[in-house]
Amino acid sequence: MAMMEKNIFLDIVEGKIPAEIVYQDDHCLAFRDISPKAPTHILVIPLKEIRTHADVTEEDCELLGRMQLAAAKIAKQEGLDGYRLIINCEESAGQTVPHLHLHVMGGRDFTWPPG
Ligand code: D5M
Repeated sequence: MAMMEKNIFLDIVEGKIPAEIVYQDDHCLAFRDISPKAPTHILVIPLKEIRTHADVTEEDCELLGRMQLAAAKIAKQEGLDGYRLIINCEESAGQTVPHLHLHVMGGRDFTWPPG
């Protein structure tokens, strides 16, 4: 799948398109994936516009930590006893939406290595 031109996650942040929001703080927003690949599949995004994981800088250190903390809180909130966190960086790794996002997936067993 190709990377979309439009940053639709920014539209979710701005309330222009609907999403099932499960968590929000001053740094991140989390909502259910529209095309879930696991019984629980949530995306944690920074409010700040960052295109890919490769674009993060020193000034994003706290933000990246906040995203991880949000994922742990969401996993607890969802009652997951195990979960997988994934960031796809660029098209070759499967990134389709041009806004950094952390997949929080759980509710089933996962294989290793991922495809
Ligand atoms: O993951 C991008 C993910 O974003 C993919 O699993 C579908 C999901 N997606 C796309 N549009 C929406 C909307 N509108 N709401 C919720 N989830 C959405 P990637 O790692 O870029 O492949």
